[in-house]
Amino acid sequence: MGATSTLPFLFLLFLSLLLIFFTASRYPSQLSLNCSQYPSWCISKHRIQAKETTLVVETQQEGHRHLDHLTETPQHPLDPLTLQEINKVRTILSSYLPFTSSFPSINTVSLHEPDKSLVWNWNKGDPLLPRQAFVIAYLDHKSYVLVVDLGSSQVVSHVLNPYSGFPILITEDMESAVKIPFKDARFNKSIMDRGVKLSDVICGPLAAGWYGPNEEGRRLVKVECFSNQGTVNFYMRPIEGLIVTVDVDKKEVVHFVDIGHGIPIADSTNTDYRYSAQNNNPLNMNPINPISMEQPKGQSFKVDGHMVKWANWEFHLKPHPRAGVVISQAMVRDSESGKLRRVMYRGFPSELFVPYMDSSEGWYFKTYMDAGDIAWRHSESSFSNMEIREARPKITLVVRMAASVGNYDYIIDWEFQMDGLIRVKVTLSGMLMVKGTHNQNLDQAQDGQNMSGTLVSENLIGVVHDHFIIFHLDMDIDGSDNSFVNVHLKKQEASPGESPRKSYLKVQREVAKTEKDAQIKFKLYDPSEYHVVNPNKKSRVGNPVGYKVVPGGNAASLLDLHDPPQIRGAFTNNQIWVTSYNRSEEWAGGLLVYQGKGEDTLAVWSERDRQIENKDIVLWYTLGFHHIPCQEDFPIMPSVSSSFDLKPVNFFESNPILRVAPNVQEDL
Ligand SMILES: *[C@@H]1O[C@H](CO)[C@@H](O)[C@H](O)[C@H]1NC(C)=O
Ligand SMILES: *[C@@H]1O[C@H](CO)[C@@H](O)[C@H](O)[C@H]1NC(C)=O
Ligand SMILES: *[C@@H]1O[C@H](CO)[C@@H](O)[C@H](O)[C@H]1NC(C)=O
Ligand SMILES: *[C@@H]1O[C@H](CO)[C@@H](O)[C@H](O)[C@H]1NC(C)=O
Ligand SMILES: [Cu+2]
Repeated sequence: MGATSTLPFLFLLFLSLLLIFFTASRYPSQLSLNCSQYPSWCISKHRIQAKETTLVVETQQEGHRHLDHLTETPQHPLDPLTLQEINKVRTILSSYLPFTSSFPSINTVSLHEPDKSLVWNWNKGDPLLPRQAFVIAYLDHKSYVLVVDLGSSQVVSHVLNPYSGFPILITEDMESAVKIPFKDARFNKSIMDRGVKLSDVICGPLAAGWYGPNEEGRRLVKVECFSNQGTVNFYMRPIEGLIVTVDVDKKEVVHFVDIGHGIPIADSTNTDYRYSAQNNNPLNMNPINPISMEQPKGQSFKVDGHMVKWANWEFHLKPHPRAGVVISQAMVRDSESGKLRRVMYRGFPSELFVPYMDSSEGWYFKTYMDAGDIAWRHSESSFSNMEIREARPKITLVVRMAASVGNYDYIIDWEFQMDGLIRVKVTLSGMLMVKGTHNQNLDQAQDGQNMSGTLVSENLIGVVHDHFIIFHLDMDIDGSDNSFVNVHLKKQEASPGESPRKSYLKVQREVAKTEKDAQIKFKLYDPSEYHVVNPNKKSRVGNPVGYKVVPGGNAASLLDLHDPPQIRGAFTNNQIWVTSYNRSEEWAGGLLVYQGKGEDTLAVWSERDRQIENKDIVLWYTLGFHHIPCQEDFPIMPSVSSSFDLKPVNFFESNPILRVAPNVQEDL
């Protein structure tokens, strides 16, 4: 008993230790950014450098094992491009006409996946499907969206400037952008007038967004700066009101805003979050002894190339330059028939939206872990006269990715459970984006409690903001043709004399016919379950087999629908969307999201109102957080999490983990 109840605790603690380690080691303390050392600012570094997209498998027993793309050859049609393949793409492009005199900057190069039906029909041992690369290149103010066929060495698809926006910035763009303000004497003067040494300045590239025609036609970055004098946590020392808009292509200052004179730069005292900086001040807490977790018989998962096999699950796992981690072909073995059954073709975080900044993604590393918890338990109690106490340990496989997006860290976990459930969990940590203020204390604040945020420390306001992340979940429940069902709970009034009751609940199933039927906003007093079912496949007793999406904590965007950021982040207008499968519709904020106007977003696709009943459909889930900062978020935020589940609903004939053996003492 003792062992089962402490395991979840150990697990949590282990995770938080990991986070502390992770967040403590990654922020720049030099003026010039070195992206090999500080990828937090260098979001797209791994795009072209295959060396950095190694799959790291962390286990208790083996430490780190690297599957190196230098020597790897693809084994599966969905395997990412290898280093040799990326080099071949480079060779093909360098003799491609638009690029013969000048090689473009490569924003993305990733596998152009074969058609879904071909992939599902492919079996291990079959010849590999033709390999193609999807490339976004940028040259002379033009965006090229290309598909390169590696077999024929041909560019087989070429689209120029398909949308208003630009590709997401690459490392070189960001590195050069943060240097541009230093060319402007006004900038240097403003810094020095504020009593800051130029050598103590660290600047960050912030996405410009899209706020109207003035900003069209050129790639812009808004550069904001901090002082790192006396701290590694420069985020807590903003140089307020100094915002330099730069043109990344012309490398010139476009707009110079300098309004923060007189606003002091917050003191560096207490901003360092490293243990070594705590000066042995007492913790005032009972000490926690070191813990270790072990699996005496070794790990239970197998990694075969990019296929992961664990308990009753099998799936393909790969890194992706934009999504981070992509889970493909997730299949669960049926506990009765022993057959592998399809659940999801592809799942990945599709877009991130943080109103007041912009979206972009990076990824760091991923970890699998086996952990502990209760899957189901039951104690038969006195009135049945039975003495039965049975419990099964809950073991989950966690696929983790950690992404740094500027000041924030996003940790995304895909937890696979033996009962067929997939839990998708998002954890936020990192540094607040803070605003400098004159005020040292709330007493001095004219508008008191009405500030744009919370005074989190002297001279620092933690500004209110939201975080949204949307997941692309291409469900294929026992096949590609699925339907989305709103299982609506409705209050019924009992008719007089019918019952001593006045009201009861009734379930009403509404199958979504078109995309607009599946634009779902959550309502506590008008509840529903949301099922993705295969109407062509029935259980023994006749229910369509399915999975339901089970929401956890969530937040909706309250911005005006016509607010420019909201037009671009319109995927947050609903918590659930269902679209007709279209391989081009992957990025909820648009393919070329940088400064995009929002003409290529999930909201636009969904408005086409295509048929979705008994069709190949994609489920989208928006997870949101409102963040009203508080003092505890200073100088670094304790992590905050939320999740949702994909849970079998009439998918298995009965409890699929009934036959799982209980743990015995000798196992532990
Ligand atoms: C960047 O950091 C890497 C790894 O620490 C180092 O090898 C490289 O020389 C550095 N580059 C520059 C330009 O400082
Ligand atoms: C601004 O300061 C930087 C760093 O000292 C220096 O390299 C640069 O030349 C200065 N710019 C101008 C316009 O003086
Ligand atoms: C905050 O704003 C509300 C609404 O505008 C106003 O009634 C209130 O007086 C303000 N409070 C302070 C302390 O300024
Ligand atoms: C697929 O998506 C692209 C991009 O949204 C769109 O241009 C195309 O018309 C779509 N095709 C279908 C059949 O909906
Ligand atoms: Cu936040």
